[in-house]
Amino acid sequence: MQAYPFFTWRHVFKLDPDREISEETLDAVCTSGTDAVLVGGSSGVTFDNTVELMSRIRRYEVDCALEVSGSEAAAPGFDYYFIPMVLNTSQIDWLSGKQTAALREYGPFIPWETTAAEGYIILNPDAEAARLTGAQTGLDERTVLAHALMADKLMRLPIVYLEYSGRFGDMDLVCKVGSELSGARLFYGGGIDGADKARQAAEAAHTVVVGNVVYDNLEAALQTVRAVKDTFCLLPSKTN
Ligand code: 1GP
Repeated sequence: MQAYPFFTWRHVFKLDPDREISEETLDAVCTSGTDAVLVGGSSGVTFDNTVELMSRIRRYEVDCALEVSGSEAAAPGFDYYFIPMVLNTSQIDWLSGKQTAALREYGPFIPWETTAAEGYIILNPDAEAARLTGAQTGLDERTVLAHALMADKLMRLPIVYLEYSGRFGDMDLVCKVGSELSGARLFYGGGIDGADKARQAAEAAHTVVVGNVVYDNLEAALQTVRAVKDTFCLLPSKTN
C-alpha cells in the first residue's frame, strides 16, 4: 500500500460548506494544530459554497481536503480529494454508480495522485448520510468486520471510515475493526463533543474526525486537537 501523506493525520476537523462559519471560528479551527480540514456534507453542498469555504481555508497553511459527495461540487484547488464509497448499502449508486458516472464525465481531469477512495461504513441510523444512502446500520460485529475486510483486503482502499455522524460510536467495535486492517487507515467520526470522547476515539482509530461540535461548542472542539495528539493509538501504525 502506498504511504499517502494523509496517513500521518491524527486529527481532522470536518466543515460543512452548507453551514455558516464566522471568520473567528474558522481562524481558530485552521490554527488549532489540527492536521487537516476536510470539507464535506450530506446535503446542500454546491460548487459555489464549496469554493467559497475552500478559498477561506486556503489563507491558512493547514492541509485542506474535499470529500466529494457529488461531482457537481468537485472544485479544483484542494490538497486531497476523498471519494466516499458506501459499503453497507444495497443501493449500488452510493457504492460505485455515482462514482462511475463522474469518472465517465471527468476522468481525464482527476488528479489521481491526490485522490483516494474511502470505504464508508455508516452505523448511525439517524445520520443524514445513512438516510440518504439507504445504509443498513443494524449490523452485527461480524458483518461490520466483513465490510471492513472487503474494503481493506479485497478492494485495497486506503481508508476505511466508520461513520457515526451525530452519535458517539462503539469504541470496542472501532478498535476491533482497526486491528483487522492491514493496509487501510481507519478514520472514525461521530459524536465527539470534547476531549474525553476524542481521547477514546484516538485510542481506537488512526484518524479522528470532529465535525458538529465546531458549530455547537468551539472551545470543546479545540480541546479535541490536543486530546487526540496526546493519546497513544492502540492500533498498528499506518504511516509506513
Ligand atoms: C461527520 O464523521 C463526521 O461526517 C463527524 O461527525 O459531526 O458527529 O462530529 P460529527
